Amino acid sequence: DNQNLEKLTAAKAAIAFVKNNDVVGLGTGSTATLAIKELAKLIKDGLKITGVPSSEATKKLAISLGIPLLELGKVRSIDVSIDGADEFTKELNLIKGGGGALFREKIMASLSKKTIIVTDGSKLVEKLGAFKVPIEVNPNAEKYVMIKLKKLKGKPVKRIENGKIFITDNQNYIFDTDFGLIDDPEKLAYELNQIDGVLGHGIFVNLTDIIFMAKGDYITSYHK
Ligand code: DER
Repeated sequence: DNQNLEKLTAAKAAIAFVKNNDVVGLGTGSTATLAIKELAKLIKDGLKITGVPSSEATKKLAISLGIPLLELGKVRSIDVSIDGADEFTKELNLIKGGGGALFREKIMASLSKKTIIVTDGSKLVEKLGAFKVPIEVNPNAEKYVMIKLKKLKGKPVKRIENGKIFITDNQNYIFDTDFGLIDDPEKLAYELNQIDGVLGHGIFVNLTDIIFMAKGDYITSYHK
């Protein structure tokens, strides 16, 4: 379908940035998956890269495609990362975490010399916040963090998937939290980072170098 074609177009644009012998951060989600599959084709044609997966799901996919891997916790630098987003602004601020992988995705982006985000035409927004902010919470802090998020005028909802409480790769909960439209993402990101029990959240500021958004037959790039 059209959206899938847009995702593939964006994925192919990002792959062009991968060079021989790169350490490549492998994102999570349907668009990143398309980029990983394109990467696997280039590896079959002789490209030498080492992948660093941002989730157990991506690790499994990469293994199935024969991509050599390094563990995220063992790398000190990544040359280029390719990942998706749930929302983004022209200021290159993102909301991520729709797939629940936001903690490792943020570590991957933080380690990357170049972070490329790939999306279909539906992710560009004027202001972040229509997509609820995913917040990763240690179960021992569940009620405490609920209180703190409500004090920040958030409306936290523990994520349920297929009728079961969603548990992340790091054995935590996700609270999808509605803060309404977010005027100052950097300020909210800072406030969320102060809450003990929060392992991570999906507001990504100052972590993205290029965003490729494909809409119909066109691709638009946003960069600093
Ligand atoms: O969970 C994530 O952060 C994913 O990257 C998500 O934000 C994008 O997933 P999609 O490419 O399937 O829309």
